[in-house]
Amino acid sequence: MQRPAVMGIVNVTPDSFSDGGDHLDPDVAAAAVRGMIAEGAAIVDIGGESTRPGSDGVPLDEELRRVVPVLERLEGVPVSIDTAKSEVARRALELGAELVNDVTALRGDPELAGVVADAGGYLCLMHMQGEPRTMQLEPRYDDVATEVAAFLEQRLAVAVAAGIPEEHVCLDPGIGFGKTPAQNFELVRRLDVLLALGRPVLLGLSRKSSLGKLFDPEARTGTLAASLGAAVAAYERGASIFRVHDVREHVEALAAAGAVCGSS
Ligand code: HH2
Repeated sequence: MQRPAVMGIVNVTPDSFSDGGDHLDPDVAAAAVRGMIAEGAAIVDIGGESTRPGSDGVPLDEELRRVVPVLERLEGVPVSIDTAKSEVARRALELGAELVNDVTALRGDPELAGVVADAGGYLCLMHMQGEPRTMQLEPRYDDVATEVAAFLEQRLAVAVAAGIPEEHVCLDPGIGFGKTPAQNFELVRRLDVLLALGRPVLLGLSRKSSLGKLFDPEARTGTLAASLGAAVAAYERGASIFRVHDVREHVEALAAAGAVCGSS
């Protein structure tokens, strides 16, 4: 098994589903990032636009206003930028971000692939059915695992054609992005279908509502314990990068899972 890498989450937004409003002050956000690295995160994902179900996008200048002051405070700290906008990605890469986490998988902004390629950056390609505003209304698949894998294979080819080395790309089935709880869990259960594409798989299960709905049909977030259980199960099935809000707990849970299972 691959050693697990934990990606912390710091959303510089008023409305993210779990940490919205917590990090609006750039000093507070930068301190949160450094704290997560101290707790064992390999990288911290900084976002200036919520993609929770039902959300609308934010304008470019507002997204830059949120994330640039945070990035300016984090020279030398391993961070990624959660954006679909090429201009936000370009500024972030200039300020030292290592990876661009694009939930649109290069479908949102035609300039984004070139920006990542020119900077020699890493890229996460995520699957989403529909768009955040409407994606949870009626997600439909004939076979969720093969459809998500086929989509990501095609987006990987687009990234490579734009000059991004395949070794710089990780893939994410997009837990909660146009999927029912059952479809989310099936994607994790059948992770081998995605792993067959030969790239590391990143998963964002942390506090997602599918985990909360196991206990309360009206839940909008999942608990920490449920997040840890799901992360360990996903790790056993081959996921290697875990996008999480609670870094220390995931580092410990995954280290224990690795000790039991024998990670390399
Ligand atoms: N989930 C969220 C945002 N970005 N990126 C990837 N690659 N995978 C994910 O599962 C993923 C993601 C949603 O979570 P969060 O950032 O906590 O909330 P919001 O989108 O409301 O800011």
